[in-house]
Amino acid sequence: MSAINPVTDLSRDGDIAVITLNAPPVNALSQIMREGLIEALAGAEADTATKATLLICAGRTFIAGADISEFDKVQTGASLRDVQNAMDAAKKPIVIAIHGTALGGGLETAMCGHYRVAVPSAKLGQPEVALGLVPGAGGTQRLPRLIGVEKALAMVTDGKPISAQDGLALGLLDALMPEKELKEGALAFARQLIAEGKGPRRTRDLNEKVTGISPKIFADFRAAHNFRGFEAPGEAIKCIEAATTMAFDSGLEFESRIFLACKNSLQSQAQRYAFFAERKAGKIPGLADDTPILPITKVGVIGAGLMGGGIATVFANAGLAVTIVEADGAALARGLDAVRSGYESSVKRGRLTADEARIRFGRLTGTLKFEDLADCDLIVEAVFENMAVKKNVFARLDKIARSGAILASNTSFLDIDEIAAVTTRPDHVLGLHFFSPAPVMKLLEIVRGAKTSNSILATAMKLAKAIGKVGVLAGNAHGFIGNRILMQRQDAANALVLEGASPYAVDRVITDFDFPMGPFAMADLAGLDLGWDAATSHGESMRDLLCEAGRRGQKTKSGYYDYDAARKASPSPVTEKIITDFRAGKGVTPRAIGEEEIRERCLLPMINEGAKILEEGKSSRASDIDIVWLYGYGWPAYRGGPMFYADSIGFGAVIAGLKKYTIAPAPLLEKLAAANKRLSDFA
Ligand code: 3H9
Repeated sequence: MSAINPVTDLSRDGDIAVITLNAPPVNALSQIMREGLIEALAGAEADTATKATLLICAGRTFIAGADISEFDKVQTGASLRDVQNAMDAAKKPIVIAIHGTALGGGLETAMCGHYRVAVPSAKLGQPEVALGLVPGAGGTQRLPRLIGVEKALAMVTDGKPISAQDGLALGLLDALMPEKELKEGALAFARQLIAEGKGPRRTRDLNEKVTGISPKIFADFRAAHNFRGFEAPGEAIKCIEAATTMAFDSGLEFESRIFLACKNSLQSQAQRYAFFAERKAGKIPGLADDTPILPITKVGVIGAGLMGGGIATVFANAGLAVTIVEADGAALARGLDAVRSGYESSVKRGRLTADEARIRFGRLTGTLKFEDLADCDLIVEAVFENMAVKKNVFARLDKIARSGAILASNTSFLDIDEIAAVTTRPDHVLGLHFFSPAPVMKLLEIVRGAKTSNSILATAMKLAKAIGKVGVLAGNAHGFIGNRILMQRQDAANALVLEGASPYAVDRVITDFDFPMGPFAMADLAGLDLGWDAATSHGESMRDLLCEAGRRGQKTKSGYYDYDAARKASPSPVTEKIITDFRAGKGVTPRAIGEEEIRERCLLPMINEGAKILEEGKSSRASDIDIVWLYGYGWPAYRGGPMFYADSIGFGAVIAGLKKYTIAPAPLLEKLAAANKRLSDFA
């Protein structure tokens, strides 16, 4: 093998030139790789001893896309277009061999090859929309030429990869090779081409699937999809449409212009920031790479309620044996039934085979005996949110859990140190705060107590990834990161309603910002009586009054909203009257409150609280706070999270806005503003 550069090799296997790319971990198409590829392609073309060229990647994957980290730098040297021009101009057929993932620019490069083979486990996708982009290296022009317009529209707008089997059926691949024999299979495939005298087959020349396409297809597709505020999917549709109305090169130019505009958009900057923020969140500052990780194969969950059942499902889905403990048989049966029906509905929706559902459910064992948790490696407590109850559980746990077991609380607000203090092993205690519904929500707040050991934290972070969650380290503070910030928004929303805004107007401003739900709809969903006590309730808040009137949220079909049988919400005259009377009782004369005030008063205190969390060291970096809000609370991805949003509107606007509403800005905000730094970079 002869090295062209550190990531590109060119060698010969009989009469086939073999180009091998090797840039761990994901073979991103960086500048050095583009340059290597151009040189290797030229070498392969010039080699009179070869008749075809094979492009293959070493390591765990084919090219997973353009190198996103280069997007904010000035591009120098060869572009991906230069690489593709060289491939299009090749006189010998180029065979692409795919394993792992061929994503974004990776798939676009593969489509520029003349033939494509893959192993069955390979995945093929154009995930650019997740980065606020459209495919920018010919994807929108070549993909419909290979798989047709309708499937291409789906792939570029939802960003989800397809399987190799689907790729083969759709015409994106020419053949599948045995899992461990990709190279041998691809070489044989290339030799077959040579034997049959087949030359290059350029995707750009395959016009059949993009000819005579009715504009109605695009109109229908747009009408059937709601991309909320996300701009990239709509732009990607335009590019695919261009493939059906323009000659190939004009279509490429059109796509390039749109790609560039997207790349420079705030939306894409936010989504690219979030991509790297998510990966950064997994790295705990100050923890050595060789921090010991404890093996976790058996998990205990205490409490089979909504949260406990959901958490148990998460672990069972990840292949772990789970024991669920409940205090009484009826509650246990109810909890296990709920888990079973969750699996049944996954089967009905086609997300799981009946067999897989059975296997997963079979990993759960219900018990009424605490002692059955004795051999668990990790025990997660998900009982009633009350300190006395939790302390009691941990004191009991401490007596029965094996030495070395990790004891976790799923508390969403309470002091982890106080809980840990009732055990003889506070170094093995931490918070694992799952979000509801646990099997769906990606966030896991990993709460570090004062004595939690590094090894326990490193294990929890690794576990988060293994169970498909994004783990974020949070310090021990009331509400940790997410709920602490949420409280600020809820307080502001309540104050706005007291002063005259309707809860529906507040919710609308928040959903117009593109949160999936406003604070009052969210409160109805969670249940207004969560943490409410009928015995001590004296109508001191709107919530008290609603609960006292039996309006407890969605579950009672009434709360801030009225709900019909299909749980569709509508504003409630009853709630409006309760609010009007409440204001009168407080002596408040309601005033008209505009959307801007609602937005600023709900969002700016969240930014301020985030800054305080950073000042107090309760979060290691601002981007972690953004990840919490992106994955735990539905902050719209294209706005990057509250810290990124602060940067996008500027410190001036944040600080002036806070002062306008007589809220003292966190000193960190003023400090960073004075130093001309960005909040989202703070670490
Ligand atoms: C594109 O292609 C545009 C073109 O259409 C047009 C161009 C002109 N670049 O996720 P992991 C890093 S846009 C740079 O933990 P996994 C990642 O940051 C791109 N770096 O692994 C991490 O670094 P670190 C379209 C990248 O096994 C390390 O690799 N492609 C890139 O869980 C490991 O990543 C995509 O959007 C990249 N493209 O998942 C695919 N990708 O170790 C984006 C990864 O320092 N990538 N890194 O933290 C992915 O979806 C996942 O990384 C993948 C592997 C599924 C591939």
